[in-house]
Parts: sequence; structure tokens; C-alpha cells
Amino acid sequence: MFKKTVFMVAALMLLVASVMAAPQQKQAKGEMTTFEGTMVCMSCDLKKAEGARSDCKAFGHSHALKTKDGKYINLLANQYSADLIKGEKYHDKPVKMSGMYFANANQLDVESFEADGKKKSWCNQCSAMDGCMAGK
Ligand SMILES: [Cu+2]
Repeated sequence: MFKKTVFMVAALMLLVASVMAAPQQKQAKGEMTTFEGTMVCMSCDLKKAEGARSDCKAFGHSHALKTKDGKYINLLANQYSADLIKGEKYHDKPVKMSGMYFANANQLDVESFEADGKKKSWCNQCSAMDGCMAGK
């Protein structure tokens, strides 16, 4: 009886310890990946090439990275990718970008990119997407 109680207490303590040790934050399930390609409006591309019913006049262009093998990498919409998705600055330009890639959704959460000979990455010090070299 005593042995059984000791075992139960030990098991309970182990359970509590494992719960306390579990990570509190959700980990991103993507994989850090680098892609190279050209920024294109996927909607315009699909309309031209496949006759898709895109309507950029009404809904605006939405850019993606088109790789050399013709695959489109969609960019997760956030403050880091906003300029890339709008396409005004980077339309038809070669871009190399890195970030957390969620393959099942074909979405890249951009962390840094190179275009026009400049590397841009998110800077925690100045909180801006610029060429800041802090922390490098
Ligand atoms: Cu378009």
C-alpha cells in the first residue's frame, strides 16, 4: 500500500513537471527557406497565360515570387511583405528572399530580401524594414 502511494505521488510529480516544462509559446511549423525569382502579379499572369478571371482593376494587383521553374511562392500578408505584394517598387524585378515557408499553404513569411542590389531585413532595434545593419 505504501509503495503504491509513493509510486502515485512520483507519477503525479512527473506529470506536473512535464506540463511546467512544456513550451508556452506556439512554435512556427514552417521551415526557414530561401527562394529566388521575379516579382510578378500572379493574378495578371494567370489571366494572360491561363485565361483566369482575375480582376486587378477592381481588386488591385497581388504579387508573388515566380521562380525559374515557373512556381509561384505566395507571400504571407504582413508589414514585412506589404511592399513586395503591392508590387509598385518591385514589379518584374529579380528578388531573393528568405523566411519561414509554410509548404502546405505555399506561403512565405518574409524575413529578409534582396532587390536592386540592396538587402533588406527586419530590424528589431529600429523597428523598420530597411537596410539596417544592427545586430549583424
Ligand atoms: Cu495584376
